[in-house]
Amino acid sequence: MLESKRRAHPRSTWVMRGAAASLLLAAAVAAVVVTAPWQGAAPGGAGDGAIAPAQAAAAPAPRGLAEVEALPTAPKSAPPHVPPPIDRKGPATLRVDLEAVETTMQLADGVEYTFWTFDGTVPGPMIRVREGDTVVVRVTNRDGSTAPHSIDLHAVTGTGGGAIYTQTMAGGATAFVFKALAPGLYVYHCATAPIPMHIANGMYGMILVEPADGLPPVDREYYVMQQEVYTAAPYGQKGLQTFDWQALWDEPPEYVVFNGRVGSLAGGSVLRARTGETVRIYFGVGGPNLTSSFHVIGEIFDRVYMLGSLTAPPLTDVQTVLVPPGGSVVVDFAVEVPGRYTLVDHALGRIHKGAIGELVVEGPERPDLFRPLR
Ligand SMILES: [Cu+2]
Repeated sequence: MLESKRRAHPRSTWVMRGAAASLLLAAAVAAVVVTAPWQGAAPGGAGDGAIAPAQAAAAPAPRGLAEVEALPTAPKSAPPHVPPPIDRKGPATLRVDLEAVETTMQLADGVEYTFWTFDGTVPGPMIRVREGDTVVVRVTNRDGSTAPHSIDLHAVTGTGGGAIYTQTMAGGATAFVFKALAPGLYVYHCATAPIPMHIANGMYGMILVEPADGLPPVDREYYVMQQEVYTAAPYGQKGLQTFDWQALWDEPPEYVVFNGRVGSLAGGSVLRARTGETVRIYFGVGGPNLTSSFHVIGEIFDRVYMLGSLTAPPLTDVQTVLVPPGGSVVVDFAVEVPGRYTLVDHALGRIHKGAIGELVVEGPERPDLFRPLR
């Protein structure tokens, strides 16, 4: 099926499509890199700075790179972990440093892929700031990278979400500042041409802009994202795999994975909870193409913050949620019954492409809620 669809496009046709797309995107990047950084920097915003009170309280938005180093850093964490809730009562001025790293990692057991990453993980780190914060984003691109990289954060109000100021060559560094105006759970991704390739290679993550009043407390928070990987060779072929342009355009990927690889949430890396606890999953889709029908087998989401909106009232008692590429959802659920709960995209064919993970709940049995009849 996949092969016949690919053959439907004569090679000359897709080469031309590729050339045209490259020209367009190259023009966009060229237009971008001539723009002077720091034009239109956000106005000064001071905060009470619970993270580093002495620094943040007195810190207006920096006027230039020289002032950035002294800023306190926003908390960030590698998947599936989430930085702790923010207990500050006011806004702060913070710095987020992200490094573009191209690195070969496991895509599945025995299968390797050269991922393009933020900070060496797929997805990139989860960043946590507060509504009203002034955030300086610094992007460095590790020396030796084969491509320029950048960032577009959907939490940004401003052209390209920051991409116009962060096209960063190998060995280089860029920065911009934005004001986190709207609370929500937002995807970020590399926005260097060809953008879908950079996303499919692993350059995406999420930033949580907490509402000023915070979120309802839960016992455990996890960070999970879905993406496709478009390899030339079929699913499961051992060794180092190569990216396939035609597959990206046609869209049926060989791999659909949570947190960057088959089995990222299995074995010794499962998500864990105990009965009686509440669990929150910050779930997003890097894509670049497929919408997820996110579902946890054996559970019902008590609260669903659809599309990552934290200001609309959450839906209650939901089985499966649609999450578009470049979109997110926050789901809360209590775990009452011990057992193994499976995270899936309920487009279930994708289980066989890797989209499966596990939450293990330990605790005393609850025969009043769930038991076999013999
Ligand atoms: Cu990139």
